[in-house]
Amino acid sequence: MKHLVIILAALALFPASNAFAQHDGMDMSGMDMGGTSNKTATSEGVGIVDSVDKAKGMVTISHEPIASLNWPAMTMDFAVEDKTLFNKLVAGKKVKFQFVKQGGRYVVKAVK
Ligand SMILES: [Cu+2]
Repeated sequence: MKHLVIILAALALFPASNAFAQHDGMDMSGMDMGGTSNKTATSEGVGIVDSVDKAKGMVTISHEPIASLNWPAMTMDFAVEDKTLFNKLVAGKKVKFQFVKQGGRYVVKAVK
């Protein structure tokens, strides 16, 4: 009987965790493929700022498709090293931003 409860619990949790795993897998596998040939290339995206974490130097952006990287529209985190960019990275705002891949993460370099 205990086993049945565990299985039911696992089934209940599975759809949610699977959705997250697929989203991450889609994001990262698609992104990594494009980055191998030219790691320092600057890409440009347009999106809405979902949230900012100034202390961690992170911003979450729901960006539109980025054709140059073959990315679909998605919500994802970017690193922000230049803290002055947080003047323009404001939650709810639509921004045009430039970013580069650095050490397996994507770093925002400029915001318009
Ligand atoms: Cu993305």
